[in-house]
Amino acid sequence: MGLFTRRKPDYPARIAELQAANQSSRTAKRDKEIRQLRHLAGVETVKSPPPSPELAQPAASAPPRGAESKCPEITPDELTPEVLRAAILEAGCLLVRDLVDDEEALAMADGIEAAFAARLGLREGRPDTQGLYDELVPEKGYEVEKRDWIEEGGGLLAVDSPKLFIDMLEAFGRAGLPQVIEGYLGEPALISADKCTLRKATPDVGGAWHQDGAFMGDVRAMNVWLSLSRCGDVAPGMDLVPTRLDDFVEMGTEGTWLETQVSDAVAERAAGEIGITRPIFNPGDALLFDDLFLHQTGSDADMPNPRYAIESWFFGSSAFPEIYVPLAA
Ligand SMILES: O=C(O)CCC(=O)C(=O)O
Ligand SMILES: [Fe+2]
Repeated sequence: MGLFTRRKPDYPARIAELQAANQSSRTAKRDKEIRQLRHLAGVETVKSPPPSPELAQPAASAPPRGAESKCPEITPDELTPEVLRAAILEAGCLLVRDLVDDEEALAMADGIEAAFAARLGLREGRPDTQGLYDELVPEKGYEVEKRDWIEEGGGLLAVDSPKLFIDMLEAFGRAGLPQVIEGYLGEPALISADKCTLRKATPDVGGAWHQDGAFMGDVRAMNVWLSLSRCGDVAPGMDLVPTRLDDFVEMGTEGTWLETQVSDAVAERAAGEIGITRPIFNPGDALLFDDLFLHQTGSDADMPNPRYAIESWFFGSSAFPEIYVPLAA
């Protein structure tokens, strides 16, 4: 190699090496390195997207709807790009029961509280030795814009907790999620610093109907909403319009307080005969849906418990939102 030619780093190989080392002895330093490499790999990937990716062909039929959830429901071994596509076309979503083990999901919920405590501790001068809170510093040209807003809503950007971010990606990897979503999108899938959040929802905060595409622009996307608590009855769950919508519904009408918000009346009309549902999720259950799916946090003030969840949007590299910070999943 000449003096001025530099070989492109092999990010996947380097990440795999660090992950293997982490298996034998987990360190906060390695978690941060993996996060950084994933960001660099994401930056590379958005630079050379495929020209015309196509969504997976749908399976012949969507999985049957759960009697109570009214959503197509499967177990993790049934999850394929084709089944996911069929479910999205039929119901706008797919419920995967037990995508993550109960114990692991509950540990992640505890981890969210620990990360909140670490964030507060750092502000009060107590060091965090476990890498529970450390804000991502993105590459030049990129900026994380929504950090304060997420915090106000009771959350934390997943990337800002290297420990939980790595735990989450490892759990997703074991479940084969990145491959399924890449197969679904027909191209490399990336996550973002901005739209991957760890959240605690408390019963006193009501929901607001929305379709995420209304504020993400023109994307090719799939969200993995992973419940880390029992919810929908004893804790805030999700209210859903479990049907395929081909476009955005009317926004900003009576009773809304944001331009991109949808009123109860419009949501009810959109749900049609099937009706709005509030499924009961157990820790580790996941709901997959895209940018046109209509939903809101489903809470009642008299629910006894808070709910923890992960919201993680994957984006096709060819339509990665310009204002977001990319990371390889
Ligand atoms: O966690 C919630 O209650 C809201 C999640 C949400 O709106 C989303 O994942 O798009
Ligand atoms: Fe949403």
